[in-house]
Amino acid sequence: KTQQLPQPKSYGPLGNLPLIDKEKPVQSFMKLAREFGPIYQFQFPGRTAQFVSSASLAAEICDESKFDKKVGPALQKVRSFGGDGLFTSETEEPNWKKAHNILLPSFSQQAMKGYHDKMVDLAAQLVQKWARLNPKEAIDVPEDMTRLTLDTIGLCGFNYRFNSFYRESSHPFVQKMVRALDESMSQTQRLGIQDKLMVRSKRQYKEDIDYMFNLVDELIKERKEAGDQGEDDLLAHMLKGKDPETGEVLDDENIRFQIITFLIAGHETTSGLLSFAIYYLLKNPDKLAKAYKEVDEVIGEETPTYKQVKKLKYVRMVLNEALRLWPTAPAFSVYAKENTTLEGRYEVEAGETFTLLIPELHRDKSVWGEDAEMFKPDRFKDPSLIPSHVYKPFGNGQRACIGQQFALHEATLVLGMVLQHFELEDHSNYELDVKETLTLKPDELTMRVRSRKEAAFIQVPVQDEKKEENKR
Ligand code: FDE
Repeated sequence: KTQQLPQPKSYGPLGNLPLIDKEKPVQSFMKLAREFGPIYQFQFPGRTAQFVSSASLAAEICDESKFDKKVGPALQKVRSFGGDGLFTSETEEPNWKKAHNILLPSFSQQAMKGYHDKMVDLAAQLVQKWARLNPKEAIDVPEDMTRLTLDTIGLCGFNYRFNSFYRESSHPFVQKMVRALDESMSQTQRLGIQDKLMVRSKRQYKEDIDYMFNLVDELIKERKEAGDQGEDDLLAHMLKGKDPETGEVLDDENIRFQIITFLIAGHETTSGLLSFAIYYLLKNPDKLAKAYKEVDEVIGEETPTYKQVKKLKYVRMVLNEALRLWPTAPAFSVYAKENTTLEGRYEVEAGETFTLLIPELHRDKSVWGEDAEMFKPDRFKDPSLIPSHVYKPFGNGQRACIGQQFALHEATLVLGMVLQHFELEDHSNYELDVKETLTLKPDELTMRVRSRKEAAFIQVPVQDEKKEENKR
């Protein structure tokens, strides 16, 4: 019976809320999982949540015949600007399946070939920026990775250049998006009465959302007016694509929501992934050496091709292992489609929801071994040895991440190019502090780099160089 699930100590109307560090809810839930076991109940003011974190329970809630994605309270808030885009729609909403069908080919392995050169363009901007730093200057890793991933999804998604590397602070769109996401998360944590009092943040919220809608609607309008110029980006695919099942196209409002969704889903998660990977390489010189060796053998001094990126097996393993220890989208929720049980002993009623704590699942010693806390990319040497449902950094089943290949191709390329060009120095002896927003990242991770070769290999067109100088 659900009532018999373990539950931490309650504090009157606040329920279990005082046990949570507001800045680090996921890490608080992880801690509680270690205390209360692989399934426990948590009382928020006004609602109950149930957290699971073992491989055996994960396998059960990942059974799509019994459970389906739940758009939980936090995602409900994000719906204010993600609408019925892929991430924030219910599986039953017509636009989910429609957009899923239309967009799948745009995220296939084949489609990555089309994005490769654009990804290289932005990775080269990052390399050029780092190559020009003075020896003692420190790099804010998550900040530069966010510049990179935002610009990449902008360019591959709808041929828009945020030009984040030419700006001191982030593009206004990002500031507004991040603030709106932040406000969504805070609204979820506030008590009803507190929330009603936040008049100013609500006005700001509305302004931010209006700005995002305007910018994206403008892009769609411009593209429609310009007509099909043979662009090969997500926007083109969305404007042209027909759902093979229904023959229908996406309407403009839904395209707007998808674009905003890709910007949200595609940039923080991937930049966090790259930042954690660099963190682990800084802390594991032996793995770093192995990665250098592979990069030198596979790409040498050239700009990597699509095929070479596919051959960066060890770099890919490093990324997989970083996503194991710190999956940057750290949780997802499902609801029971009908009455059922878990582990044959907990009764589950239709509609009951469960949230999977992915970082805990990824530390389950029964499947990952006693050394589960250690960074060991070799775990992923033979992916066929990884049992199903023990590794879920990209979610589950039909509601899994559509951007998985995109994120992994981008991250492999970028990490490969970073290693191709730089020696990395952990100048501050950084101690891991995981920051939480909608996603996870190593807070304030900085490093220094030194060029591995005297001259940079990348040919910079003179024009670009001038442009950059003028901005200084
Ligand atoms: C999705 C996703 C997920 C699931 C969630 C839930 O279930 O709720 C996850 C876990 C993820 N995703 C993760 C991740 C990580 C990374 C690095 C990423 N991701 C990336 C990316 C990029 C892009 C573009 C994306 N991503 C996108 C996306 C989308 C759209 C989605 C939704 C899908 C459906 O259909 O539902 C996702 N993603 Fe990700």
